[in-house]
Amino acid sequence: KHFNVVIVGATGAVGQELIKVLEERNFPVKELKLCATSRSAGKVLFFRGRPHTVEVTTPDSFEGMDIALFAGGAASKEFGPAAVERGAVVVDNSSTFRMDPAVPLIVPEVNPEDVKWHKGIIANPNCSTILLVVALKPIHDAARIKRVVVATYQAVSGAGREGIDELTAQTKAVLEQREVKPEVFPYQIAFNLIPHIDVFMDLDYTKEEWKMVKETQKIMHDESIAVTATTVRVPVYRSHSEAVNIETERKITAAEARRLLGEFPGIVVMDDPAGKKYPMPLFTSHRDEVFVGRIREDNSIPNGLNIWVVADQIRKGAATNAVQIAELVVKYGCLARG
Ligand code: 11C
Repeated sequence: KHFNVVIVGATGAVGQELIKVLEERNFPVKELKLCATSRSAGKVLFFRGRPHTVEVTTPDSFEGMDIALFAGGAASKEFGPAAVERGAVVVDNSSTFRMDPAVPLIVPEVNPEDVKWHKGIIANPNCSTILLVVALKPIHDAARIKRVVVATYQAVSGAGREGIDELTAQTKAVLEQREVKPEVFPYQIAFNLIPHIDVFMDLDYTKEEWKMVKETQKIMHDESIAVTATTVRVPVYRSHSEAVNIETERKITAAEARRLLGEFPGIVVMDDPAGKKYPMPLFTSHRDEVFVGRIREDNSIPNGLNIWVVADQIRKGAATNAVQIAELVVKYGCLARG
């Protein structure tokens, strides 16, 4: 059986990656429709070697579609419900519906079964959250996590194509001693880092930090896991990194953690200090796995662990995770149309 699939926001960084991932994973696509705003309509993108012209998204774009992949942004709120009304299952990469109790929030390695109770919309978590929960899950299953302290080092492509272009333009400007004008990020990002992603909210945490707390608890089905985050933008094109400190109920040794992480689907352990092996954006970009290294016991507390997590946030943090969710929808047979 093959399915009609529409990508909304097809021309952006995540949208284009969605096209690639559908192709690479050989998703059973019958017809692929590409939609975007009027600004990008008319562009031609290729899927399986064939040109596809990008159309303007309208409620009727979803007529006859089985699966709608929303790349993110304002389109989800505007067109998500229309897509569901027309019988498509929506996999949504925006933050619009994530905390809605009627909407499952899925990371396939962590809570695949939640796909089964969807009512038309399934949310794809924030990229930083996805990487974190993949690494936390095997530790939580073995030793129950009580508290997580995480600091992120997030690539500019988290802000889309514009973020990538801004880093390039600013780097050139700095090297040529020209004036730098920040547009996408609040300050110059070239040769700098910015401890501020998304807007400030309660208690002076940013929305990105808040998402990492709430989404983690929802995906892991455990509101007792205490999470606190500091999220930082760094001048890296692709792949988010995270320094993660974990406190568990039961003592877990570094060797045990290394084994558990290594056995978990979707994780590659890259951890050989003597051989200078640890994950870096340089190695992880354009890959689907979550890479974990620098696995150490935190001896400042009785049951502590430190790990370093890196993954391509446009792939596993967005497009790959979304296509994996669509694969689960097919596997569990929970499409709106039979
Ligand atoms: C960033 N994590 O790196 C953000 C982008 O909630 O899907 C993704 C925002 C989201 O800027």
